Amino acid sequence: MQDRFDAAHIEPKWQARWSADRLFLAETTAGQGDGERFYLLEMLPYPSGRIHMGHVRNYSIGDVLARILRMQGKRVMHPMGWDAFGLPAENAAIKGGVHPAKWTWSNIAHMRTQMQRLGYSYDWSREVASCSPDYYRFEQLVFLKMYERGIAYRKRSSVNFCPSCATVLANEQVVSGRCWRCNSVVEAKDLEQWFLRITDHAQNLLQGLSALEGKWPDSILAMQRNWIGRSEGARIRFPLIPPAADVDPDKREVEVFTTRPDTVCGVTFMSLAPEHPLTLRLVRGTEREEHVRAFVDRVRSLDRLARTSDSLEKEAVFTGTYCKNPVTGEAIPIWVANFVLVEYGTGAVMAVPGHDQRDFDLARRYGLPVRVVIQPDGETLDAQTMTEAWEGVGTMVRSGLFDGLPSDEGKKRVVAHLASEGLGKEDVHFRLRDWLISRQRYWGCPIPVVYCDDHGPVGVSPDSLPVVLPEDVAFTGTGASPLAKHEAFVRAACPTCGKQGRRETDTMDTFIDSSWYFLRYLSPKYEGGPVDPEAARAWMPVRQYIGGAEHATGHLIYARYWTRVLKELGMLPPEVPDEPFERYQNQGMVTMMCTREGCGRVHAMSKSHGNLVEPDSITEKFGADTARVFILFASPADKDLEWSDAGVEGAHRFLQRVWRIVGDRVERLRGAMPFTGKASVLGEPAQALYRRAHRSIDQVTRDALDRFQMNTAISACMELCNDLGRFEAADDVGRSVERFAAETLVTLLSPFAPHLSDEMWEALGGLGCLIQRPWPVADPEALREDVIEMAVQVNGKVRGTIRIPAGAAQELALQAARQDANVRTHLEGKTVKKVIYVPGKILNVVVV
Ligand code: ANZ
Repeated sequence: MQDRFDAAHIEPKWQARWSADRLFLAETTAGQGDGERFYLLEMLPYPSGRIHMGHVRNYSIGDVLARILRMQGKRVMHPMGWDAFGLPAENAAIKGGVHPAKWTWSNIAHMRTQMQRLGYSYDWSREVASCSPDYYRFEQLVFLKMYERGIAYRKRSSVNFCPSCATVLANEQVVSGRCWRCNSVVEAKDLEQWFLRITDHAQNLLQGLSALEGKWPDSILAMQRNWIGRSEGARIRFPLIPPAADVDPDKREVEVFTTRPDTVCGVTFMSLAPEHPLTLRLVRGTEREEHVRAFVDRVRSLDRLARTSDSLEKEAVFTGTYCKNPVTGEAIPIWVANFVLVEYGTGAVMAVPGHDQRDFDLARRYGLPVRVVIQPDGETLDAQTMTEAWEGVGTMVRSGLFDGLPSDEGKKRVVAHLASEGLGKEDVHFRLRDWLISRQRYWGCPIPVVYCDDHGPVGVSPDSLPVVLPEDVAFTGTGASPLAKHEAFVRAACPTCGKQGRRETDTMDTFIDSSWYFLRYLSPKYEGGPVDPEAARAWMPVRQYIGGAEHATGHLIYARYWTRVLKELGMLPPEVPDEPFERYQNQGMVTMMCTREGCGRVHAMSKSHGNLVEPDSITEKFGADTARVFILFASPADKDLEWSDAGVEGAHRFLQRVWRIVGDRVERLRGAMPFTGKASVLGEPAQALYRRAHRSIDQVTRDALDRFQMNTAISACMELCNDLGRFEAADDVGRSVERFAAETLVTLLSPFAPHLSDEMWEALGGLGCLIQRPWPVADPEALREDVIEMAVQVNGKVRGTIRIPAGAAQELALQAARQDANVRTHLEGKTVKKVIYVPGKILNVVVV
């Protein structure tokens, strides 16, 4: 064994051994082949070029779990892959002239090497990359089935469009009304696009969340509930007066969706969405037409984000027309308002300024009447003087036969009354919209459809899949997608009649690629469909998923949706649960001081902030084990972590200490058998070391597996290391305790610093690799500490008693003393001058 811990020497050796012995294959897990199956998943990275410390953190957390679970005898599935389609590759092509495919594959190769150097226990035989035709052909197959069933459909809709990039942008790609890439003003445009009917699953996706309670972070569950946004209320019909002549007789009314039917008698105007089909019809040929049209055009040019933002200045215009309140019979003026969205509810709002703040703002701005119809408990509102709407519940007033009813009861009664007259009914709405999946982009999965003059959009025959993304395209960065200009790709025969048609040139949103990748891992070579049903039955659901919080409402909803749809389509067996991820753990961000001039703030690590630290700089200097221990020790998994060089050095020093302390003992301990008897038969200090080893086993196991507290788990290893370093065996029994402590230390450390641990294990004469050995189990007898009762004095007077372990350190004794109410009152406001502590005998705090 070398004197110094030299990572560069030992890490490649162990990585080669692990790989040659195929220790990480899911089916052959470390020779413990018939244990319980456990699918452990970390979010796959986008191959941007380099692994950064955020990845290292995510993947190191996963690797600790994977290794412990394997050692506990489970068969662990721990795969890795690449979310390989997306805009950055295409932008790199436009800028640097490299083909997106080349750029992506070489990034993948580099990042794979980086990950392998970190010693992660992935089953690389299952690697998938979403840009490979072997992967996306099944995505196209699923799409065809979805199209057949009407789950995928085409619809004209208002979308964010960048005129300079000539593409639709996702809402997230619009920054303050401008294109995130070229900074042009984004326009709203009506375009035919492809959608997935995710709204069909709104209720089901919402309900599924309750089963995840306590297993997913509360914050994510709350965000998903809010995103799906179930609202219970009613539809109410307001007939037009007099019926506008050119409006379809069946539609001579304004229908609204409201969550507050109890306020119906407080309606003083009506607000239509600018895009509402009635809006322009009502003013056609009137003197107001021009004014209303100008308003509508102006509002429609805003992007959706601006229109839904709270800071949007509320504006409206009058159409000059009226409808009738179905309860009071009053004539209600019809306005058009900028904040009303056409795609929510019915695209029309019954405005109740007394009880809705947005309506109140409009009423005050345009001098429209405000009417109080709900009086809160113990208060009497006055419409003339109120400065904001009362949005709470209360007692109905000025509401005719409903007067005196509490809001909740009133809601039901109003709806029942309207229903009996055919003018309203109960209704439920969801905020969730259907998923717009088409992109006018090259580097994505082609949508497998051909347009025929006679047959319209026709799905290609499944036998002809994949529709391969051609590589010989030109990247200009302007105009339409490069695919649209690729003659040979565009020209295609109609799958129905064989006549010359035109191929769809839109590609799929890359969030589709990541909605099912975890299923493909299970049978990456399977030809019969996206996933082998046998493999799905055996391995699903994912028992633990680890990733970032930024995916709360995107990826994590889409993947839940795809799992449901694949079951519906018969592509996943019914035994697979609807919820693909049994547990989900957020990891915090890795942050660092921004190095841009004049900034100096702490940001998430990213290229744009110039504060990206690559693991290579650490692995080259200190090795993979140091990088892993540093990132795991720096803070609990779910908290943000600020980068520091001192932390890296500290982690390295700790590993060197382990090397030295275990290394010094190797000769002496080689022949010894580890002690396995009862703690109580041991004398001091062997007993103390033995107990410490068991406490560390207990703490590492609980902290790492149950709490994701890798930092305190590592502390427990440090404590054991310190105690071992202080110990000197006096006899053979002592030597066997020392041997036990050394073995335990390297075993407990192995999920965190696997290379160093295996090297030490070998030096101690151990056989095989640690991951092939069982994870230690703490002996309850050795954990039991003798708790003693002790008096606490303040300035020499007994003020309370504490119960602490016999050998507790002064810090712990003091801490316990401060928990005692009486002691606390005697310490309050005083300064501690001196502490006299004799373990097991006396604790005296001297204060002034
Ligand atoms: C009358 C009313 C009175 C309302 C009142 C609220 C308070 P959630 O809970 O988000 O579903 N609304 C309906 N459709 C809309 C649209 N397309 N654009 C903007 N706002 C719309 O919100 C439902 C409420 O939002 C509905 O209830 C409606 O205003 C408004 F004292 O109707 B309410």
